[in-house]
Amino acid sequence: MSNEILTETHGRVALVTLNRPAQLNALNDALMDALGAALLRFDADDGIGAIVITGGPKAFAAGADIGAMADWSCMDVHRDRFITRNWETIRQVRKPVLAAVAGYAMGGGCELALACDIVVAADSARFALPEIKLAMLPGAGGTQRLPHAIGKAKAMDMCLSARMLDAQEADRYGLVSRVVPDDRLLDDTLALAARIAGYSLPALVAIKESVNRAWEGTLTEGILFERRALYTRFASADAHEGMHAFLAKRTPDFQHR
Ligand code: CO8
Repeated sequence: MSNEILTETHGRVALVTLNRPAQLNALNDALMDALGAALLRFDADDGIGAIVITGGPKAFAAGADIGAMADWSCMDVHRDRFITRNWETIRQVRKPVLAAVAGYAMGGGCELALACDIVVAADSARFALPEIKLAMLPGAGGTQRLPHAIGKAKAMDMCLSARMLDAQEADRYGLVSRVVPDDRLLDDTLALAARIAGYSLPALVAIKESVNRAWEGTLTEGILFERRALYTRFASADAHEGMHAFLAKRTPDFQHR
């Protein structure tokens, strides 16, 4: 069992903590392999409804491990698909994934947060894509997801000048979902995840898929996808339970089916 990450469960919520504090959680292959495996494991676990990824108080993650990458050749990267092999794994996760970010979220760390569905930032959170300083580029979705998240003008500024955003700016620009005090970060994110995980899992999955369509496709395709997802809700016992519970003024008893 790798100690590059720590995992625990809180009821229906899985918590994954990046655990290379001495390197500010720099993302190396061992960490990313462990993260990918944990995400797939929790995604397949019927007892889990949402997953939280967090780092430490100083850094969520300071990016790809520069020490590991410095002497790699282009062929090394192609052959081993260094780090990138696990980024597709994150996209495969059907359940909601929340990032709880304190401190630095830089380079691949910022891209990891961007790959999550909800980003809760502590006041101390700092976001940057500083790869340009290394003559590299944000290659884990940064050049693609950041413009979607905050628009081309702000994204170009961050990617080309290495501008760092504080939590309030990141909130204002739409990079994060909400900002909380540092000492509330984990509790508030776990509470949010527990609230989400208490809803019907098939409905959550359908909503996540539909919102992602808005990112990835045209409006016409997205509307059609959403309509099919809505029709399918009527095959769900939980949907009938949710509506009848509302009418009967009682709490719904979701069975996640
Ligand atoms: N890789 C390896 N080691 C790192 C990294 C990193 N990205 N970031 C920090 N560390 C190490 C430092 O080398 C240092 O180690 P040591 O104590 O042995 O000297 C330790 O962590 C503490 O760091 P600092 O002493 O630098 O701490 P400071 O508080 O002075 O500074 C900063 C914190 C500002 C975060 C600074 O460490 C920094 O600038 N780090 C690099 C940030 C960066 O450039 N990130 C982008 C990396 S490239 C990238 O992510 C490419 C993505 C492309 C696709 C791959 C997907 C993951």
